[in-house]
Amino acid sequence: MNTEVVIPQLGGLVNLEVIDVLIKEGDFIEIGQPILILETDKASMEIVSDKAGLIQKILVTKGDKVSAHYPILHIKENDSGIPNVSLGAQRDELSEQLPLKKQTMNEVSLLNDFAQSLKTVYAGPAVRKLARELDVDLEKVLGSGTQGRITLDDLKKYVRDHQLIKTEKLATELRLLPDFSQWGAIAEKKLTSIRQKSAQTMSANWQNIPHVTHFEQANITELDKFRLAHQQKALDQGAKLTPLVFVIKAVTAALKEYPEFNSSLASCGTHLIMKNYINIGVAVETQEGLVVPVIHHADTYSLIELAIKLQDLSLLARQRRLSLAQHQGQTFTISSLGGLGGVGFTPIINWPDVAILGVSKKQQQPVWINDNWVKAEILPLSLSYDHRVIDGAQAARFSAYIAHTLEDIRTLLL
Ligand code: CAO
Repeated sequence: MNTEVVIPQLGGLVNLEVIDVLIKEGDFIEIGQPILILETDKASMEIVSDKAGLIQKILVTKGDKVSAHYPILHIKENDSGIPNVSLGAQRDELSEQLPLKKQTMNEVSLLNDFAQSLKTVYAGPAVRKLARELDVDLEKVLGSGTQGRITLDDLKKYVRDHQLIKTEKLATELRLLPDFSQWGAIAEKKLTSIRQKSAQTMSANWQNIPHVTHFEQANITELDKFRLAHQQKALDQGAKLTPLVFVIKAVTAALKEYPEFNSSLASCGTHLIMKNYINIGVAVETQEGLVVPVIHHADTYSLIELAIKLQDLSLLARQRRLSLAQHQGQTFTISSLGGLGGVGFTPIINWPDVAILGVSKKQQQPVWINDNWVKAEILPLSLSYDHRVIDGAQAARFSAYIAHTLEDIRTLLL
């Protein structure tokens, strides 16, 4: 029986870019086999087949934008839905299909010619609007996007190259870059789609949320002794107890004590949406850019379980194999640069959260205790919060709660 495999529900996400097609025509696929990788603004996600059979036609290519129900493949299912055809039979079946494929290729090239003759211009509404304002004929602009799609940058480049902007003021309004090559050699480096999308998200969050950052320090001297004393036990179970694991634990306790930090501000601005669950997003550095996998119900895990979760999710993020569910639904986010360095930074809130905790590198510092200078391990913390929801005093209490918990982790047992 011939049937179609389509993109499943994507949790409301639309127009996701296909960044990899993992199968080819003539392959047999099984139910649950990964067939495509799509890219969202936060990570990549695998699409698996919900059917088994012989792939007759692949309907998507790298670079396509897809949404739920978009057709991916035509397959020939056998009755049981499980592939049981021998290699010889596969070859026969393929050779039977060849004339059909040729015909389809001809049809495709005819369609391409037809599209060419219509001089279809691929451009989004923002590009078309700007082109109208500047009186630019989009047919003359060379598109650098997928399938020749014209991007805003293509349009701006065209305008700049053709010196269509007559006034400095308009050039500034459009944020047109000068032609840097007039001062020396330049090269273009393409940004990954994760970086492009996270740039948009970061600017929207930065522009729409009034940020304040509160700084705190935690004396983790005792915690570090405890951590190192139990490190082997964690390593035996396949994970490392880093300071971040304890920070996650302390944050889950603080969120229970100060639930406003675990809320979102309703779009109408009249109320907070309080969440009775604690899901911690953790910023992970990957080659493609920043990805934020989520530890769901983080408050229910032991320290070693948290260490394992953190390690598994960051590995999946770096391999671009996070599922949609694994990077959705955070209620609070932590960004740790502790393994890398720095004495503090001001993280940008991961909307719809209302706060984010930054963790920097612990440092040895002298601390005045009981009339003596004592060497201590100090962990810098920086909490950025949405000032529409949280006051400075609340932020100070929340941060101090985390610091005190880290200073004496036994308080978690109370
Ligand atoms: N102070 C001192 N050392 C620290 C530390 C801290 N605050 N946090 C971690 N370390 C140490 C760890 O103990 C580990 O030491 P060893 O190798 O000697 O055991 C080392 O640094 C590396 O830790 P890690 O990075 O592997 O593990 P982690 O749990 O601290 O962090 C993860 C995991 C995924 C968050 C991290 O790897 C990562 O991607 N960090 C970057 C996040 C980022 O880019 N944030 C910026 C967002 S804003 O643009």
